Amino acid sequence: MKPKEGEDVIISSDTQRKNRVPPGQRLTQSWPVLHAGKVPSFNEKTWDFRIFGLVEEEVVLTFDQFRSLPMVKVYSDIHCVTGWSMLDMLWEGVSSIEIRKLAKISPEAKFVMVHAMGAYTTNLPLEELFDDDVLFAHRVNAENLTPEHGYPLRLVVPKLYFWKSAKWANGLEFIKENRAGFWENYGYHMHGDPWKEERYADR
Ligand SMILES: Nc1nc2c(c(=O)[nH]1)N[C@H]1C(S)=C(S)[C@@H](COP(=O)(O)O)O[C@H]1N2
Ligand SMILES: [Mo]
Repeated sequence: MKPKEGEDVIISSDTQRKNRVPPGQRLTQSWPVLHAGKVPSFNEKTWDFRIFGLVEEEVVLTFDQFRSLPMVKVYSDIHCVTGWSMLDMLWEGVSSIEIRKLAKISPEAKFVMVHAMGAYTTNLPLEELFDDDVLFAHRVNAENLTPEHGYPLRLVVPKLYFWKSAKWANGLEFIKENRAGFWENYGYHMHGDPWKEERYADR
């Protein structure tokens, strides 16, 4: 859904392109569900979000604490490496920049490993985690995310292929050297820019 006139929304820059569909992608109207394994069960009493690795002190947030962080809205498109794209996603959640305020990250840290329930992981350079259009979303298009699409919390990284947008996100591990996450271990690209078609690693 598109933002309303005057609505306070962060506009992801790729939505302003004349051609919003990256090379080799086609548009879909119905949103596919795609993940390895099964939808993890969520219990708000036991759920937590952990910030660890190269940080001065580890931070653990309960669900209530995470839900009480200030929220933003982000307007973006999404691009799955298997070839489908969708336009006009309006996400609501906590900006990654808000999360950055919660921990003292060591200057040694250059990358982040995003962790999710069900042992999913995906890696990102820090600059891309802290881009202004990156958020941990609870809601999309004015509704809570469904469990299949990542409720209670999914990362959204609009400028990279959608596998970087971990569903059921529950942790950030700050690291010095880049390390492959789940799909990256199966040969997906370490970076994943859809405009450069960084789909698979050539190795
Ligand atoms: N936890 C988790 N997140 C994940 C995945 C996964 O397997 N597990 N797959 C990724 C891939 S490849 C895509 S295309 C999107 C799909 O999200 P959707 O099911 O909401 O369309 O989730 C990404 N996030
Ligand atoms: Mo994907």
